[in-house]
Amino acid sequence: MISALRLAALAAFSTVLPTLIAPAIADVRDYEFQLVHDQLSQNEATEVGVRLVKKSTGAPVADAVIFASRMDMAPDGMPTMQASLAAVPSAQAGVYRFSTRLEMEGAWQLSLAAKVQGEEGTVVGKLILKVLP
Ligand SMILES: [Cu+2]
Repeated sequence: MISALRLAALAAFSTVLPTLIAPAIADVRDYEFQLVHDQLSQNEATEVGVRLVKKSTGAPVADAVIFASRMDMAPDGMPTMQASLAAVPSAQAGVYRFSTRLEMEGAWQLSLAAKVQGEEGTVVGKLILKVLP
């Protein structure tokens, strides 16, 4: 005979299980920022493009809201050396563009935080790009 307690535990498990599985399918960790170009020559280092993709499908994500962004030289040991960064219009769905001014050659880090429609949590990205002479 199955005790009432075991039945209750079974019932609880069967209702909890789907919610445990669901986040693995739709989760902010399934989204990724990628640099359109990870190397720029110094004279073209005035604009950077990032692609936001849903990793499981490879689909571009067009309706994200990027609410925080920062460009600095942390990868080269200069975390306080910041560059200006401003969102500019993009003609390509799922590509987000920023005007910037990377005056020093070396490694720069673009940090991003975004909200994706229909997803809880924040998509974060730390991307390293190189400015060449
Ligand atoms: Cu620097």
